[in-house]
Order: sequence, then structure tokens, then C-alpha cells
Amino acid sequence: MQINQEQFNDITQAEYYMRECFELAKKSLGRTSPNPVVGAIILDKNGFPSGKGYHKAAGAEHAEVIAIREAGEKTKGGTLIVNLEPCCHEGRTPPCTELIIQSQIREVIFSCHDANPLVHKKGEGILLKNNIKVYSCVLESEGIELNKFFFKWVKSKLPWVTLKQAQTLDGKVALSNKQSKWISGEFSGKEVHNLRNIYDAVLAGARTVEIDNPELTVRGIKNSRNPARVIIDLNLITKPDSNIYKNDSVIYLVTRADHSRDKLDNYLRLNNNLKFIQFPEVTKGKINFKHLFEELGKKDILSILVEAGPNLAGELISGGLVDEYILFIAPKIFGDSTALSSVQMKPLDNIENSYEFRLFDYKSIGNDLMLSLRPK
Ligand code: AOF
Ligand code: ZN
Repeated sequence: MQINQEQFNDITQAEYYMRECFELAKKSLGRTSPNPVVGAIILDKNGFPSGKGYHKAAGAEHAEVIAIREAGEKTKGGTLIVNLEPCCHEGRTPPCTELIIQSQIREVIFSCHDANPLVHKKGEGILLKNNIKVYSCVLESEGIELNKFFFKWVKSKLPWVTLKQAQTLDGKVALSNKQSKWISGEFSGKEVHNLRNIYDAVLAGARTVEIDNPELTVRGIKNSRNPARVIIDLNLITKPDSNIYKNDSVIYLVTRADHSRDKLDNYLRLNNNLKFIQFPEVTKGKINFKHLFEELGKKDILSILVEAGPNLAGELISGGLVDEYILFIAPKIFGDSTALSSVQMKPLDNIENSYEFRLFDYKSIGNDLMLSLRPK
């Protein structure tokens, strides 16, 4: 299809402002759960930007409401650009479609349909019925990627699970004497804090807590907030003086159901925000991770960054529970077959049965390579 100069200008302008909406929405990543991140811009009838806003937290005003208020009278005959289909339901806040209609906006451009069944294509339908021009699916794949946590959760009630590891060129995560600090470089370390800052929860096993003694908090970033920490400690072996307990942000301690009250109380005393998730069914020392993720989904946790050791990584990969695999590869070699490999699972008897990923993204980071992989 050949497009004329005017259409070309319209598309370029829509994409330009849509990217700006993405940037506005990104300011709220990790702050709006269980809601999506949304940015909105109003152009007046002459195409000049006259209002913008982004959704700051669940229960707070939607992005469109803030942009429309800022634009005032200039909404009349104007355009709304927003990264998500405007809502049409009464939730914690009123429907945005009504406000859009009242504001006499002539045209709405959005990136992706909302996967929330209360809104999906209904918001668009109401706008069309009210003679508002609608252009949907502008930079749609970027829009979906931006809200991948929300889309996964709203469709399945399960959080998006990202497995994160740092390994050497020869696939090792620790020496045979368990020494594992530091495999990746300083800049990769900073990137991990950026990730923690946007994930609702960070998950690690008791063994990682024992060996690395991490805090699993966000440090060195302005206006940061800490994710909930989820620690798999079925036998309650983590030491009371572990660094994770020194910080008051939320900890979910995932453990068996049969510990004594005294033992549980000892842990409750360590941290004001410690809660237990107890599992009655533990088979061969293992829990059902799908059940754990369902529990966390119920707590409005839309995204989990798993800072995994080899066994946890193996369990999640073989269980088909990984949505994304972020791998930092440091240009180092341990060259020792007894050093720990990044993933531990049952031996395969055929290469055809290996777990395959596709390369989604990559970047160099300091002296390391950061890969983002998605299951094939
Ligand atoms: C938008 N703009 O800024 C947001 C939207 O409980 P509520 O009223 O906040 O509604 C939450 C739902 O509204 C959420 O699940 C999603 O479908 C939509 N979120 N929609 O047009 C926004 N945050
Ligand atoms: Zn809304």
C-alpha cells in the first residue's frame, strides 16, 4: 500500500508521541501493581501538546485523567494519545471513556488493547459509538512489551517470572568451594539493582541466602523502592543474622506447614514485615512452584525476579515456569568441571530434548554481555 505525505506525517507524529507516552509510563514501572503502566498526552486541535500524565499507583488517577485536566479547554477537538486502550469500567476510579467523551476529544490513538476482560475492546467500542476516531495498535508490540507483567497476570493471574543469573564463559556460577562473588562486573551489578527496582518481588533460595548473604534490596538508585523478598526456606535454615532480615521491606518466607510455633515466632521477631507462606505438600524436599506463583499472584505480585542458584534455575526451567531468562556472561573462565554450572537438572539423553530459548535482546554492559532470552 502506498501512503501519501499527509498520512506519512500522521503516522510519524502518532509514533513520536506514542514513544513519549511509553517514556511517561516507564516512570511508574514497578509502582502500579496490579495495574498497568500508562502514559497519556493530549494534542490540541492544532496538534500542539497541551497536557500529559501518567498513572502513579493503583487507586490513583488514570493517566488520561491527569493529561485531560492539564489540557483544560484545549481537549475540545483535540487528540488523546495513550499507550493502553482507555478503560470503560468503574474500578477503583471512574471510567476514562466517559471523561474522554465529555472533554470533546475528537480522536484517540492507543498502542494496545487492554487484556483486562472488563475493558478489552469495550473501551474502543464505546469511543467509536460516540463518533470518536480511534487509531489502535500504534507501536503495538512495544506497548505490549512495556506492560508484559500486567498482561501475563491479568490473563492468567500468574506473575511474569524472570530468571536472572551471572555466569562465566564456561557456564559456571561458583567455584567448587562455593565462592561466587563476584562473577559479573560492577555495571552488571548496577543493572541488577535497576531490575529489582521495577520487579514486584525478588525470589531466592535459602542456599543463596546462606552462601551470598544478599540483602535483595535496591541500592544506588534515586527514588527507588524495595521489592518484596520471597525466600524459599522449607527447613528454616536461614540464620537470624542474615542480611535479608536487616531490612524492613516485606519478606515472604516460603516454608513447610509443620514447623513448631516457637520456630516460626523466632523468625517473626526478626523483621516487622515478615510473613510466612506455608506449604502442606512438600514432595522430596520440593514445593510446587506453580502453586507458589499462584499465591503470589493473589497478593498482587505481577512480576518476580528469580535470583537463582543452579537447582532453583533447573526446577523453574524444567517446569516450564520461566517467561524470561536474563543472563549476564562475564568474560572469565573457571575451567574446572567440579565448579558449579548455572543450571542443574535431570540428565537429558538426547540433544533434541534440551530446553530451548530464543534470543530476545542483548547488550554489552561494562565488560559483560547481558542476554535476554525467552522460551521458544
Ligand atoms: C487506563 N489508564 O492509567 C490505567 C488503566 O481500579 P482502576 O479504576 O484503577 O482500574 C484498573 C484497570 O484499569 C486496570 O486493570 C486496567 O485494565 C485499567 N488501567 N487504564 O486506561 C490507566 N491504569
Ligand atoms: Zn482509565
